[in-house]
Amino acid sequence: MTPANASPVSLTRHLIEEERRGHICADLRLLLEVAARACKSISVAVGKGALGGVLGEAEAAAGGTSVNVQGEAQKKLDVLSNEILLEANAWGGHLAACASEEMEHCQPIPDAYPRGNYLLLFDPLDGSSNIDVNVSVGTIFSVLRCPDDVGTPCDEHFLQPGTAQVAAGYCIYGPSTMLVLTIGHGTHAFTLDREQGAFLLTRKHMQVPEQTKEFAINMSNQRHWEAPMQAYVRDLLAGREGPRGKDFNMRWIASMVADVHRILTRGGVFIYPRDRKDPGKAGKLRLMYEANPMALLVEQAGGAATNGRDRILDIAPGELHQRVPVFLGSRDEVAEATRYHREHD
Ligand code: AFP
Ligand code: FBP
Repeated sequence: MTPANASPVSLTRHLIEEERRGHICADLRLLLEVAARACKSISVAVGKGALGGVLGEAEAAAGGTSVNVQGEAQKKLDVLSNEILLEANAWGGHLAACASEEMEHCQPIPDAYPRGNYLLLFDPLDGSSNIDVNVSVGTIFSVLRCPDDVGTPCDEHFLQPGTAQVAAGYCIYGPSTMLVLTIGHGTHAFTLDREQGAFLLTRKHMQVPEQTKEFAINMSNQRHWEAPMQAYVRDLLAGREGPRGKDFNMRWIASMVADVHRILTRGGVFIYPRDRKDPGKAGKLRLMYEANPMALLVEQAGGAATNGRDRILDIAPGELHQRVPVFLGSRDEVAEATRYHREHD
Protein backbone atom coordinates (compact mmCIF):
# COMPACT_ATOMS: atom_id res chain seq x y z
CA MET A 1 0.00 0.00 0.00
CA THR A 2 1.27 3.49 -0.88
CA PRO A 3 1.29 5.94 2.08
CA ALA A 4 -0.77 9.14 1.56
CA ASN A 5 2.32 11.39 1.62
CA ALA A 6 4.43 9.13 -0.61
CA SER A 7 6.51 10.87 -3.27
CA PRO A 8 5.09 10.68 -6.78
CA VAL A 9 5.75 7.52 -8.77
CA SER A 10 8.28 8.05 -11.55
CA LEU A 11 7.96 6.39 -14.95
CA THR A 12 11.01 4.29 -14.08
CA ARG A 13 9.39 3.00 -10.90
CA HIS A 14 6.06 2.42 -12.65
CA LEU A 15 7.76 0.32 -15.33
CA ILE A 16 9.81 -1.66 -12.80
CA GLU A 17 6.60 -2.45 -10.89
CA GLU A 18 4.90 -3.51 -14.13
CA GLU A 19 7.86 -5.82 -14.77
CA ARG A 20 7.46 -7.34 -11.28
CA ARG A 21 3.78 -7.94 -12.03
CA GLY A 22 4.84 -9.84 -15.14
CA HIS A 23 3.22 -7.33 -17.50
CA ILE A 24 6.45 -6.50 -19.35
CA CYS A 25 9.92 -7.95 -19.67
CA ALA A 26 13.14 -6.05 -18.92
CA ASP A 27 13.80 -5.42 -22.63
CA LEU A 28 10.43 -3.77 -23.18
CA ARG A 29 10.89 -1.73 -20.04
CA LEU A 30 14.24 -0.44 -21.28
CA LEU A 31 12.80 0.27 -24.71
CA LEU A 32 10.04 2.39 -23.18
CA GLU A 33 12.54 4.24 -21.00
CA VAL A 34 14.62 5.04 -24.08
CA ALA A 35 11.55 6.23 -26.01
CA ALA A 36 10.63 8.46 -23.06
CA ARG A 37 14.17 9.85 -22.94
CA ALA A 38 14.01 10.69 -26.64
CA CYS A 39 10.70 12.48 -26.02
CA LYS A 40 12.40 14.56 -23.32
CA SER A 41 15.02 15.67 -25.86
CA ILE A 42 12.28 16.55 -28.37
CA SER A 43 10.46 18.45 -25.63
CA VAL A 44 13.59 20.54 -25.00
CA ALA A 45 13.91 21.32 -28.74
CA VAL A 46 10.20 22.18 -29.07
CA GLY A 47 10.36 24.33 -25.92
CA LYS A 48 13.21 26.47 -27.29
CA GLY A 49 11.05 27.52 -30.24
CA ALA A 50 12.53 30.37 -32.24
CA LEU A 51 15.47 30.62 -29.79
CA GLY A 52 16.64 27.14 -30.87
CA GLY A 53 16.47 28.01 -34.57
CA VAL A 54 14.17 25.03 -35.11
CA LEU A 55 11.04 26.68 -36.50
CA GLY A 56 10.12 26.71 -40.16
CA GLU A 57 10.52 24.25 -42.99
CA ALA A 58 13.46 21.92 -43.48
CA GLU A 59 15.61 22.43 -46.56
CA ALA A 60 16.20 19.58 -49.01
CA ALA A 61 19.85 18.71 -49.77
CA ALA A 62 19.26 19.83 -53.37
CA GLY A 63 17.66 23.10 -52.21
CA GLY A 64 13.99 23.95 -51.75
CA THR A 65 11.70 22.49 -49.07
CA SER A 66 12.30 18.91 -47.96
CA VAL A 67 9.28 16.59 -48.40
CA ASN A 68 8.64 13.29 -46.68
CA VAL A 69 7.41 9.96 -48.11
CA GLN A 70 3.81 11.25 -47.95
CA GLY A 71 4.76 14.23 -50.16
CA GLU A 72 4.26 16.62 -47.24
CA ALA A 73 6.62 19.54 -46.56
CA GLN A 74 8.86 18.66 -43.61
CA LYS A 75 9.40 21.09 -40.76
CA LYS A 76 12.88 21.36 -39.25
CA LEU A 77 11.45 19.84 -36.06
CA ASP A 78 9.98 16.87 -38.00
CA VAL A 79 13.48 16.03 -39.22
CA LEU A 80 15.17 16.71 -35.87
CA SER A 81 12.61 14.65 -33.91
CA ASN A 82 13.01 11.75 -36.34
CA GLU A 83 16.80 11.85 -35.89
CA ILE A 84 16.51 12.02 -32.10
CA LEU A 85 14.26 8.93 -32.01
CA LEU A 86 16.42 6.94 -34.42
CA GLU A 87 19.65 7.79 -32.63
CA ALA A 88 18.26 7.17 -29.13
CA ASN A 89 16.87 3.78 -30.10
CA ALA A 90 19.79 2.49 -32.19
CA TRP A 91 22.17 1.18 -29.55
CA GLY A 92 20.04 -0.14 -26.67
CA GLY A 93 19.91 -3.76 -27.91
CA HIS A 94 16.14 -4.22 -27.47
CA LEU A 95 14.99 -3.23 -30.98
CA ALA A 96 15.23 -5.02 -34.31
CA ALA A 97 14.07 -2.09 -36.47
CA CYS A 98 12.30 1.28 -36.46
CA ALA A 99 9.69 2.63 -38.89
CA SER A 100 8.79 6.28 -39.08
CA GLU A 101 6.04 8.25 -40.73
CA GLU A 102 8.85 10.39 -42.14
CA MET A 103 10.73 7.51 -43.85
CA GLU A 104 9.70 5.41 -46.86
CA HIS A 105 10.97 2.11 -45.46
CA CYS A 106 11.80 0.74 -42.05
CA GLN A 107 15.35 1.07 -40.75
CA PRO A 108 16.89 -2.06 -39.22
CA ILE A 109 19.17 -1.49 -36.24
CA PRO A 110 22.72 -0.91 -37.56
CA ASP A 111 25.01 -3.96 -37.59
CA ALA A 112 27.32 -2.24 -35.08
CA TYR A 113 24.74 -2.87 -32.33
CA PRO A 114 22.98 -5.99 -31.01
CA ARG A 115 19.50 -6.58 -32.42
CA GLY A 116 16.58 -7.11 -30.04
CA ASN A 117 13.09 -8.55 -30.35
CA TYR A 118 10.92 -5.48 -30.81
CA LEU A 119 9.83 -3.19 -33.63
CA LEU A 120 9.20 0.49 -32.94
CA LEU A 121 6.98 2.71 -35.09
CA PHE A 122 6.64 6.44 -34.60
CA ASP A 123 5.25 9.67 -35.87
CA PRO A 124 8.10 11.83 -34.58
CA LEU A 125 6.22 15.13 -34.54
CA ASP A 126 2.50 14.92 -35.09
CA GLY A 127 0.61 18.13 -35.79
CA SER A 128 3.72 19.84 -37.10
CA SER A 129 1.63 22.50 -38.87
CA ASN A 130 1.15 23.84 -35.33
CA ILE A 131 4.85 24.30 -34.51
CA ASP A 132 5.30 27.73 -36.01
CA VAL A 133 2.19 29.07 -34.24
CA ASN A 134 3.23 27.72 -30.82
CA VAL A 135 0.36 25.27 -30.41
CA SER A 136 0.68 21.76 -28.90
CA VAL A 137 2.35 19.04 -30.94
CA GLY A 138 3.37 15.51 -29.99
CA THR A 139 5.20 12.25 -30.68
CA ILE A 140 3.20 9.05 -31.16
CA PHE A 141 4.73 5.57 -30.91
CA SER A 142 3.75 1.92 -31.13
CA VAL A 143 5.70 -1.22 -30.22
CA LEU A 144 5.32 -4.64 -31.88
CA ARG A 145 7.15 -7.92 -31.41
CA CYS A 146 9.53 -8.80 -34.22
CA PRO A 147 8.58 -12.22 -35.63
CA ASP A 148 11.15 -14.92 -34.78
CA ASP A 149 14.00 -15.83 -37.12
CA VAL A 150 13.43 -13.04 -39.63
CA GLY A 151 17.11 -12.25 -40.27
CA THR A 152 17.12 -8.60 -41.27
CA PRO A 153 13.70 -7.13 -40.55
CA CYS A 154 11.88 -5.44 -43.43
CA ASP A 155 8.61 -3.55 -43.94
CA GLU A 156 6.44 -6.69 -44.11
CA HIS A 157 7.38 -7.67 -40.55
CA PHE A 158 5.66 -4.50 -39.32
CA LEU A 159 2.38 -5.41 -41.01
CA GLN A 160 0.64 -6.68 -37.87
CA PRO A 161 -2.83 -5.66 -36.65
CA GLY A 162 -3.16 -3.13 -33.83
CA THR A 163 -4.15 -5.92 -31.44
CA ALA A 164 -0.54 -7.15 -31.67
CA GLN A 165 0.86 -3.95 -30.14
CA VAL A 166 2.65 -4.64 -26.86
CA ALA A 167 2.82 -0.95 -25.97
CA ALA A 168 1.69 2.37 -27.36
CA GLY A 169 1.94 5.96 -26.26
CA TYR A 170 2.31 9.58 -27.08
CA CYS A 171 4.13 12.52 -25.64
CA ILE A 172 2.37 15.87 -25.82
CA TYR A 173 4.46 19.03 -25.88
CA GLY A 174 1.96 21.53 -24.52
CA PRO A 175 1.85 23.93 -21.57
CA SER A 176 3.35 20.94 -19.79
CA THR A 177 4.99 17.90 -21.40
CA MET A 178 3.09 14.68 -20.72
CA LEU A 179 3.71 11.06 -21.64
CA VAL A 180 0.59 8.90 -21.96
CA LEU A 181 1.33 5.20 -22.09
CA THR A 182 -0.30 1.79 -22.23
CA ILE A 183 1.24 -1.67 -22.06
CA GLY A 184 -2.20 -3.24 -22.24
CA HIS A 185 -3.04 -2.74 -18.55
CA GLY A 186 -4.79 0.62 -18.57
CA THR A 187 -3.71 4.00 -19.88
CA HIS A 188 -1.61 6.15 -17.57
CA ALA A 189 -0.36 9.73 -17.82
CA PHE A 190 3.00 11.07 -16.62
CA THR A 191 3.94 14.75 -16.41
CA LEU A 192 7.51 15.85 -17.02
CA ASP A 193 9.01 17.49 -13.96
CA ARG A 194 11.44 19.82 -15.70
CA GLU A 195 13.57 20.38 -12.57
CA GLN A 196 14.06 16.65 -11.97
CA GLY A 197 14.05 15.71 -15.65
CA ALA A 198 11.71 12.82 -14.77
CA PHE A 199 8.23 11.80 -15.88
CA LEU A 200 5.99 11.47 -12.80
CA LEU A 201 2.71 9.57 -12.71
CA THR A 202 -0.10 12.12 -12.53
CA ARG A 203 -3.14 10.18 -13.81
CA LYS A 204 -3.48 6.47 -13.25
CA HIS A 205 -6.09 4.56 -15.27
CA MET A 206 -7.44 7.38 -17.40
CA GLN A 207 -11.11 6.82 -18.25
CA VAL A 208 -12.89 8.32 -21.23
CA PRO A 209 -16.50 9.18 -20.27
CA GLU A 210 -18.88 6.89 -22.22
CA GLN A 211 -21.00 9.77 -23.46
CA THR A 212 -20.11 13.19 -24.74
CA LYS A 213 -21.40 16.47 -26.12
CA GLU A 214 -18.16 17.42 -27.88
CA PHE A 215 -16.85 16.45 -31.29
CA ALA A 216 -13.55 17.15 -33.08
CA ILE A 217 -13.53 17.28 -36.85
CA ASN A 218 -12.14 19.48 -39.61
CA MET A 219 -15.45 20.86 -40.89
CA SER A 220 -13.80 22.48 -43.91
CA ASN A 221 -13.69 19.01 -45.51
CA GLN A 222 -17.46 18.49 -45.24
CA ARG A 223 -18.11 18.56 -48.99
CA HIS A 224 -15.66 15.66 -49.47
CA TRP A 225 -17.35 13.27 -47.01
CA GLU A 226 -19.57 10.33 -47.88
CA ALA A 227 -23.33 10.30 -47.20
CA PRO A 228 -23.46 8.65 -43.71
CA MET A 229 -20.85 11.10 -42.42
CA GLN A 230 -22.84 14.04 -43.79
CA ALA A 231 -25.96 12.71 -42.06
CA TYR A 232 -24.18 12.09 -38.74
CA VAL A 233 -22.71 15.61 -38.53
CA ARG A 234 -25.95 17.21 -39.73
CA ASP A 235 -27.69 15.60 -36.75
CA LEU A 236 -24.95 16.72 -34.33
CA LEU A 237 -25.25 20.30 -35.56
CA ALA A 238 -29.04 20.21 -35.25
CA GLY A 239 -28.55 20.24 -31.48
CA ARG A 240 -31.37 19.67 -29.02
CA GLU A 241 -34.02 20.33 -31.68
CA GLY A 242 -32.60 17.53 -33.86
CA PRO A 243 -32.76 13.70 -33.55
CA ARG A 244 -29.86 13.61 -31.05
CA GLY A 245 -31.78 15.82 -28.62
CA LYS A 246 -28.74 17.63 -27.20
CA ASP A 247 -26.41 20.50 -28.12
CA PHE A 248 -22.86 19.61 -29.16
CA ASN A 249 -19.71 21.71 -28.86
CA MET A 250 -16.84 21.47 -31.36
CA ARG A 251 -13.05 21.54 -30.89
CA TRP A 252 -10.34 21.00 -33.57
CA ILE A 253 -6.66 21.60 -32.86
CA ALA A 254 -5.29 19.95 -36.04
CA SER A 255 -2.86 18.07 -33.85
CA MET A 256 -4.17 14.56 -33.22
CA VAL A 257 -2.12 14.22 -30.05
CA ALA A 258 -3.71 17.35 -28.57
CA ASP A 259 -7.23 16.39 -29.67
CA VAL A 260 -6.87 12.84 -28.32
CA HIS A 261 -5.36 14.13 -25.09
CA ARG A 262 -8.43 16.30 -24.54
CA ILE A 263 -10.69 13.34 -25.24
CA LEU A 264 -8.78 11.07 -22.82
CA THR A 265 -9.12 13.83 -20.24
CA ARG A 266 -12.74 14.93 -20.59
CA GLY A 267 -14.35 12.81 -23.30
CA GLY A 268 -15.39 13.58 -26.84
CA VAL A 269 -15.23 12.03 -30.27
CA PHE A 270 -12.39 12.58 -32.75
CA ILE A 271 -13.17 11.98 -36.40
CA TYR A 272 -11.04 12.03 -39.54
CA PRO A 273 -13.41 10.33 -41.96
CA ARG A 274 -13.11 8.83 -45.41
CA ASP A 275 -12.46 11.78 -47.62
CA ARG A 276 -12.73 11.99 -51.42
CA LYS A 277 -9.96 14.56 -51.71
CA ASP A 278 -7.21 12.37 -50.25
CA PRO A 279 -5.23 9.71 -52.12
CA GLY A 280 -6.96 6.33 -51.75
CA LYS A 281 -9.99 8.21 -50.34
CA ALA A 282 -9.26 6.80 -46.88
CA GLY A 283 -8.81 10.10 -45.09
CA LYS A 284 -5.52 11.55 -43.93
CA LEU A 285 -4.38 9.57 -40.91
CA ARG A 286 -1.97 6.66 -40.98
CA LEU A 287 -2.98 3.31 -39.54
CA MET A 288 0.39 2.24 -38.18
CA TYR A 289 1.73 5.52 -36.79
CA GLU A 290 -1.41 7.30 -35.59
CA ALA A 291 -4.62 5.26 -35.61
CA ASN A 292 -3.33 2.01 -34.05
CA PRO A 293 -1.45 3.50 -31.08
CA MET A 294 -4.23 6.00 -30.36
CA ALA A 295 -6.88 3.27 -30.68
CA LEU A 296 -5.06 1.10 -28.12
CA LEU A 297 -4.66 4.02 -25.68
CA VAL A 298 -8.33 4.97 -26.03
CA GLU A 299 -9.62 1.38 -25.71
CA GLN A 300 -7.44 0.85 -22.65
CA ALA A 301 -9.14 3.92 -21.18
CA GLY A 302 -12.61 2.48 -21.79
CA GLY A 303 -13.22 4.27 -25.10
CA ALA A 304 -13.66 2.90 -28.61
CA ALA A 305 -12.05 3.31 -32.03
CA THR A 306 -13.40 2.33 -35.44
CA ASN A 307 -12.86 3.24 -39.07
CA GLY A 308 -16.58 4.08 -39.25
CA ARG A 309 -17.47 0.43 -39.74
CA ASP A 310 -15.01 -1.88 -38.00
CA ARG A 311 -12.69 -1.83 -35.00
CA ILE A 312 -9.38 -0.18 -35.94
CA LEU A 313 -7.26 -2.61 -33.94
CA ASP A 314 -8.57 -5.56 -36.02
CA ILE A 315 -7.51 -4.12 -39.39
CA ALA A 316 -4.88 -6.25 -41.15
CA PRO A 317 -2.44 -3.71 -42.61
CA GLY A 318 -1.45 -4.03 -46.26
CA GLU A 319 1.33 -1.44 -46.25
CA LEU A 320 3.43 0.58 -43.84
CA HIS A 321 2.01 3.99 -44.73
CA GLN A 322 -1.62 2.89 -45.15
CA ARG A 323 -4.25 5.52 -44.38
CA VAL A 324 -7.47 4.85 -42.54
CA PRO A 325 -10.63 6.74 -41.52
CA VAL A 326 -10.63 7.28 -37.74
CA PHE A 327 -13.54 7.59 -35.26
CA LEU A 328 -12.35 7.41 -31.68
CA GLY A 329 -13.21 8.50 -28.16
CA SER A 330 -16.32 8.20 -25.98
CA ARG A 331 -17.72 4.73 -26.47
CA ASP A 332 -21.39 5.56 -27.02
CA GLU A 333 -20.64 8.35 -29.48
CA VAL A 334 -18.25 6.21 -31.54
CA ALA A 335 -20.98 3.53 -31.60
CA GLU A 336 -23.50 6.12 -32.80
CA ALA A 337 -21.24 7.39 -35.64
CA THR A 338 -20.46 3.80 -36.60
CA ARG A 339 -24.21 2.98 -36.67
CA TYR A 340 -24.85 5.74 -39.24
CA HIS A 341 -22.22 4.17 -41.50
CA ARG A 342 -23.29 0.54 -41.05
CA GLU A 343 -26.96 1.35 -41.63
CA HIS A 344 -26.06 3.16 -44.82
CA ASP A 345 -24.06 0.21 -46.27
P1 AFP B 1 0.91 17.01 -39.58
O1 AFP B 1 1.82 16.32 -38.59
O2 AFP B 1 1.36 16.92 -40.99
O3 AFP B 1 0.60 18.44 -39.16
O4 AFP B 1 -0.47 16.22 -39.55
C1 AFP B 1 -1.18 16.11 -38.36
C2 AFP B 1 -2.43 15.32 -38.58
O5 AFP B 1 -2.13 14.13 -39.24
C3 AFP B 1 -3.15 15.02 -37.26
O6 AFP B 1 -2.41 15.24 -36.12
C4 AFP B 1 -4.35 15.96 -37.28
O7 AFP B 1 -5.45 15.44 -36.61
C5 AFP B 1 -4.60 16.17 -38.73
O8 AFP B 1 -3.34 16.02 -39.38
C6 AFP B 1 -5.13 17.54 -39.04
O9 AFP B 1 -5.40 17.57 -40.39
P2 AFP B 1 -6.13 18.80 -41.12
O10 AFP B 1 -5.04 19.83 -41.37
O11 AFP B 1 -6.60 18.18 -42.40
O12 AFP B 1 -7.23 19.30 -40.25
P1 FBP C 1 -11.86 30.34 -21.88
O1 FBP C 1 -10.65 31.09 -21.43
O2 FBP C 1 -13.02 30.43 -20.93
O3 FBP C 1 -11.53 28.91 -22.26
O4 FBP C 1 -12.37 31.06 -23.23
C1 FBP C 1 -11.55 31.04 -24.36
C2 FBP C 1 -12.19 31.82 -25.49
O5 FBP C 1 -12.65 33.02 -25.02
C3 FBP C 1 -11.21 32.02 -26.63
O6 FBP C 1 -9.88 31.78 -26.30
C4 FBP C 1 -11.66 31.06 -27.70
O7 FBP C 1 -11.42 31.59 -28.98
C5 FBP C 1 -13.12 30.92 -27.43
O8 FBP C 1 -13.29 31.08 -26.02
C6 FBP C 1 -13.68 29.57 -27.83
O9 FBP C 1 -15.06 29.66 -27.68
P2 FBP C 1 -16.06 28.50 -28.09
O10 FBP C 1 -16.18 27.66 -26.87
O11 FBP C 1 -17.32 29.22 -28.42
O12 FBP C 1 -15.49 27.77 -29.26
